[in-house]
Amino acid sequence: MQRNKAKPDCVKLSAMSISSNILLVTLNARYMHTAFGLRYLQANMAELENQTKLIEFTIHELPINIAEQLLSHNPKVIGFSVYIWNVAEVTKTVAMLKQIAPEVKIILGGPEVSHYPDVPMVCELADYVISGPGEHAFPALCQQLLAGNSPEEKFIDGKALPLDELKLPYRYYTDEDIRNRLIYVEASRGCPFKCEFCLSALDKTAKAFSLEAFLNEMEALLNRGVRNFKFIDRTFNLKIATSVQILEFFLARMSDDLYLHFEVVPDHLPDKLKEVLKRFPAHSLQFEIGIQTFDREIQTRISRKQNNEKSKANIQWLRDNTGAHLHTDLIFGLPGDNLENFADSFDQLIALQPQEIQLGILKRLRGAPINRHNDDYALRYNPEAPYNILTTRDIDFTTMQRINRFARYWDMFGNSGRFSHSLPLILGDNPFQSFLALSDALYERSNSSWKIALKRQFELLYQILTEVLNYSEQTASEALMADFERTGLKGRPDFNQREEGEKSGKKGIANKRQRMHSHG
Ligand code: B12
Ligand code: SF4
Repeated sequence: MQRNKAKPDCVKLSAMSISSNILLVTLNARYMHTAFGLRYLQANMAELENQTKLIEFTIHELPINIAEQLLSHNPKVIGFSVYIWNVAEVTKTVAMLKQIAPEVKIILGGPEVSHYPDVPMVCELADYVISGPGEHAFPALCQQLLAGNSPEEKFIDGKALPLDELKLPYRYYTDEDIRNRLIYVEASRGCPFKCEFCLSALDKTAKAFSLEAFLNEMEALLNRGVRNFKFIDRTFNLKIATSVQILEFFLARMSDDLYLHFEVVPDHLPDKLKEVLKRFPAHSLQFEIGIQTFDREIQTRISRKQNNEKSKANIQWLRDNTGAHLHTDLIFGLPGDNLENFADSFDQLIALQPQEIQLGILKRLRGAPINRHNDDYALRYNPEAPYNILTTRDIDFTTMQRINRFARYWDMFGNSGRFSHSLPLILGDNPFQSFLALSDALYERSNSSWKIALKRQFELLYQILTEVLNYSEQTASEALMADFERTGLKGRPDFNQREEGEKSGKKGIANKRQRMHSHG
């Protein structure tokens, strides 16, 4: 587990911390994630840079300990990066800081607080809230505060600087980050599309960083040992000439362990791009491909422009002609969505055999234009982050819960890549309905959709394959044993066992999905 690895130096504070006037702070979803946005802020602090310190925590740390560590630096200003995954914990931390040290100015920024008046409660506790990009507005506000001036306006509009005026943040990845954590990179910002569930729908357009400057930074990262690059560009395949140049750059520097992750739109794969993609070795590329839904009416309703036929042909092409790992996304709960059309999208996507299908439940992102459908489609969301949808006009709560469990079991049995022999049996000719039957039966028997020991997963699958999906004992056990042998677990599952409760106590084997898929 990543969390057990050594923590970065910035988190380990000695008893004798050096004072820093300005702290840039966030709580990442997990230790492996790095706060890329804060590294941009740090890089653009100009003359305040040597008074600024970046400190990262994870959402698993206690707010009281975070407060203690922060205050040990005697800061005058603390800037927090607030996202959907940390808003609850940031709120607790800020509330505590305001009790202990109310004189410390708290500035919030990040997508979760950028859409006034649709902002969370933590904004009431803070002194200032900067919306949008913070590279210019944050140092400007810090200058004023350190000079003893307190601007009256609490909500400040962070104006976007032209991208070529930004200092790039890559040197703020430490060696520790490079060894143990994800390295995010960004060749362009923004998205020209308008899918209403997504915050990027608010962007006017996508803008590119200077390609030369960007590639110089990539060269430096490669020289420092980075082999896994996670591009966060909303749409990597927008400007094909640029995509091709970036891909050629990495192709020329290819090594066994180089691994590139891109988010792409599925219906835009011109020949020029295909030609380069074909030249990448197997397992060196991962594409995150948002499908969300194949339902044309819903696509139109949420302003998502997607050519379904082209998308399918391109996914098929990628499967047939590249060794890329395809991580596709579907969303359940969009306005007008119901079990039938979700099933239909799932079945269409399964037929294309991407290695992963991430089944997301719609979330209400603050500021996202989809909110305009709330009344017509009775969209009711969890009031607490992550604001997941609970019921809609067309989906009752029981069905929503069923699909939530379906999604988790799908992660366990579909996306894990562990069940490549058994999965075709489970899915049969009617994948969605069969997996739903399995999911319902699994929940009934295990009462859990979270942690089920690996051996027990095999035993439960055996029961369901034979009792619910009506396979013979021989067919079921042959397929399951073929998968079990690849797990590396000792012993064998007890297919005759009926009682709950066997806990192998062993950790699952290497859960690198890539590897599992590549053997399957
Ligand atoms: C990396 C990432 C993640 C990582 C987490 C990273 C981490 N550090 O822990 C993972 C993969 C875990 C993740 C998960 C999710 N994510 Co995400 N993720 C991103 C992604 C791709 C990159 C973030 C980034 O670095 N951006 C680049 C920097 C430059 O931009 P930035 O972070 O916005 O920072 C700028 C400004 O916001 C501002 N700013 C930021 N911090 C601060 C602080 C101060 C003080 C100031 C003044 C300004 C400021 O200045 C920065 C520089 O311009 C973005 C999409 C994107 N391209 O931005 C989505 C995004 C942040 N995620 C989003 C969502 C919805 C999710 C999920 C809910 C998705 C899902 N369906 O499950 C989950 C939540 C997980 C959970 N546990 O609840 C939304 C944001 C929603 C929100 N309100 O926070 C985004 C914007 C995607 C989108 N377009 O809708 N995500
Ligand atoms: S879902 Fe993707 S294509 Fe649509 S607006 Fe968001 S980033 Fe752009």
